Amino acid sequence: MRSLRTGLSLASLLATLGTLLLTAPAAHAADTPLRDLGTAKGKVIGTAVTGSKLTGTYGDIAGAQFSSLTPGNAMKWGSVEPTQGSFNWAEADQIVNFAEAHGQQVRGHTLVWHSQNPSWLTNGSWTPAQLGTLLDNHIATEAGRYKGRIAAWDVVNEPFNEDGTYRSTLWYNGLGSGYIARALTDARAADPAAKLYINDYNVEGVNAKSTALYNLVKSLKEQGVPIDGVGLQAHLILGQVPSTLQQNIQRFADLGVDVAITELDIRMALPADSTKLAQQKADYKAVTAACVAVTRCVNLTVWGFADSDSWVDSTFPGYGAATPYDANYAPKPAYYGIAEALGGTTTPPPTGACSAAYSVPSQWNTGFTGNVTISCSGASLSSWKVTWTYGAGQQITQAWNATCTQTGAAVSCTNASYNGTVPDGGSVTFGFNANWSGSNPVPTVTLG
Ligand code: G2I
Repeated sequence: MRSLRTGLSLASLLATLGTLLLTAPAAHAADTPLRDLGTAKGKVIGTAVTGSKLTGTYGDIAGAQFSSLTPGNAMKWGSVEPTQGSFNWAEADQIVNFAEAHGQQVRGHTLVWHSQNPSWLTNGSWTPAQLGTLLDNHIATEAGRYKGRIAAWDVVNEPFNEDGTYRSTLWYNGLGSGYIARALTDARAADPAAKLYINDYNVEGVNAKSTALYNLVKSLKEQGVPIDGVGLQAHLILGQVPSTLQQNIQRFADLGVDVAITELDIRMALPADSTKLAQQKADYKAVTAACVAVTRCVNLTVWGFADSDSWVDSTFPGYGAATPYDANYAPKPAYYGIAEALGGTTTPPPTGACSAAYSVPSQWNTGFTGNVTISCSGASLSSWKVTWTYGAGQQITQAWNATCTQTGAAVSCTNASYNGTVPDGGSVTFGFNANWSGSNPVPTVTLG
């Protein structure tokens, strides 16, 4: 059984902790971490990360389960050079250092893209010669800074339109399609050991866009341009894993390049339910199995490992639950889909549970606001009660979305008339204000 996380979570005021599962069996990680299952199959298993989150439970999972990290945003041009000539490497450095401390690779993401560029660059008016110099210098600076520490660079990101024509971008419009070869050549010079990739989305199956990418890679190789791999982002929709995924991976492998699944997530219409989560498990398993089937598919990376840390929800309103861990960092069926495709067999997938998680979103000199979120996956509740014991004299003064009573150190909160139902795949949050002095340790909460 997954144990209470109080000890871990004390490290961070904002950490969610004190999780207790109501219904057995508990969702808990397979005995063998994904990274070790991957190693046994010759695959590197990665996740996109945010540097500031690499502590507490998030850091524990990122370090224990994955053998590769991709900075989700930290290495993009707009992040590293917000003002021309003035650099901010803090988050990128933090992620690279964390990866090295945990024996992990880093996928650098990304050197040349049309998005998340600094405004000084996008708003500037540049001659082609100036643009080329900017490109050369950027790659020399960034890839040079991390020389020898990056396993693979997404050198060029998203160069194609859906129909396989080149996307109209700052780079294409200024330099023509030759910007791609130029960027790859620059990257090789800056960091000869890094594998150099072109990365795109909607290129997972055989289609016009992936065929354009295929033809580009073939032509680059024929010209002797350094290109080592293609990244298939794989931002997928539930039940829509392309049937030609493995065939497509194989045709790139046959060209003599590596393939990586670089940004896997599989979104569903919310709310999640056990049927959708089971389909998602099958989808994650199918994607992983396609990579396992092709020797040159070297890396499978998820674009954020937890549902609370995904770009999907804000970008596709009404969709979410796209990652292998839920918002309380419990592994979902999708996690076991990846594990099973990598040969993991030890732990049966969870059949359902509800849990409660306590957090402190804000604290001031004498008071704090607390939240408790009750979440269900593969189970549901029609009423609920959450209890805990304060260890340092904290006193609740006011609660909302629940009725809370405190007797001495013992707190008991029950649902309000309108929020007793927690559906399968859903959650309910209540909040409170409380006083504290001296210290404000986070209690272990019990649901039930
Ligand atoms: O859009 C999903 C991915 C598609 N492929 C390339 C990836 O680089 C891209 O990642 C996402 C990040 O996950 C998001 O986190 O790229 C987005 C931007 O296109 C990122 O979103 C940005 C927001 O737009 C900003 O408002 C925010 O400040 O994230 C920034 C940092 O949180």
